[in-house]
Amino acid sequence: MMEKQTSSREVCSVKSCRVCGDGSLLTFLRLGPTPIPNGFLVRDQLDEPEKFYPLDVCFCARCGMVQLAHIVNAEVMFKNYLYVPSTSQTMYQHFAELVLQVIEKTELNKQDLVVDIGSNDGLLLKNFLSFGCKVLGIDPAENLAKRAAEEGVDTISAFFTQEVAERIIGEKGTAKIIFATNVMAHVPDLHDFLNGIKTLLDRDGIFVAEFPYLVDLMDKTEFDTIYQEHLSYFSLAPFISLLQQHDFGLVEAKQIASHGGSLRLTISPRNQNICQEAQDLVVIEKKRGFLQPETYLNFGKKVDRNRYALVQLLWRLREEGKSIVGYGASAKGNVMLNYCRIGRETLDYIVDSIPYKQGKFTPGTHIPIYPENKLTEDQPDYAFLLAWNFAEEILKKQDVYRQKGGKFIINIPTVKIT
Ligand code: JHZ
Ligand code: ZN
Repeated sequence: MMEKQTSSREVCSVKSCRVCGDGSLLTFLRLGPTPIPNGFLVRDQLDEPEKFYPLDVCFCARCGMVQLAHIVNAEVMFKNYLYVPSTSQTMYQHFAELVLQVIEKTELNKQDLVVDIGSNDGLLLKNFLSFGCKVLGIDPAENLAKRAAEEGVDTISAFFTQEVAERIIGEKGTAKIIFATNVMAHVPDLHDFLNGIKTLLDRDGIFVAEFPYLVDLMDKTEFDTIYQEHLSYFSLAPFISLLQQHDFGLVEAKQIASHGGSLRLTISPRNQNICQEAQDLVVIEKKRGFLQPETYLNFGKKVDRNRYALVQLLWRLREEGKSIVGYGASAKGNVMLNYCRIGRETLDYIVDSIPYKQGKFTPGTHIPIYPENKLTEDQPDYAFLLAWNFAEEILKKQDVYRQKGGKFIINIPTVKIT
């Protein structure tokens, strides 16, 4: 089932639900024209015209699926990608623990193949190198695929599709484990993707998917995780319907903390059973109105209130002559800055741990990005945390800044100073 879109080269409108194909989608949130969130600029680009894309979110009343109303061409977003998880201690631990848990449940032999879709710089797969099994990363970002390969993680530079699955099978055979962490939200054609998983996965294999959980996004007002890279915002009910359309079963469903609250699902091609935890979550989603349009319309109001409270605070602090910088030039941070119209008049600069981002400027708002040590060098009064999902790690790391009186502003789930 292919979705129908009005096509143009760089952006197209979604005409039907990505999961069930229904044509009546209700737009409930408009975050306004936004540049692509990982489109960091070099100095020479600052005077050039910038591209802004619509950022509207809609709801399918038939199956409950929440999705973007417009799709930006994936090549524009992912070919040269500046996001890497590997500068975060939290993500190191996250993948190491995930791999240990999966290995405990799988009898992995040396000849087995483990595949990671959206493998980035190979951080997850590196954990398997010591087990001696075969690993294969798949990632469209050519810059990162090259880097992963240098670290010993064999990587194909491609978007995962049924066609790519067939190619891999021909060369390497079926996979015992396939991972897709923070990937499925990025996939335009989920049916082709799952066909690809069906093709590539061993009959006794498992497919482990992690993605941000819509319930957490809505409960904690994480509206800045809505951006052009994320085409889908999954609750479990439509996700299960998607799995069932492809005869997959759900062996395990766990809520995990990463990226503001995510689901970790273990999926099997063996049978169509849906585990009890997942069924219980679906009951809660239904009870709490996640299949009702009103729930989404109310969310829009919550987002507005959050923006108002944040902007009020930042303006007051600037009026009082306080210095404020940003912390974490995240993709979500760029959504936040653009939606709240926060620019250089408010934030002097942003610090970030990813070397590729340092020396560049934020898309749309043109705020310069520096290494993290500038925070303690300059000791500004406030640091606005644009990577709130790493609050624990970052606040711990910046203990000296805080000891000297520096304060963090965090606006997710609600505005606070800490
Ligand atoms: P972080 C990306 O979103 C993009 P982003 C993508 N679309 C996706 O789905 C999610 O990830 C999962 C910096 N930082 O991970 C590094 C510090 O400076 O929340 C990053 O630039 N110091 C694939 O970009 C940013 O913050 C630190 O100590 O919103 C965090 O970005 C730490 C821990 C991070 O993802
Ligand atoms: Zn639908």
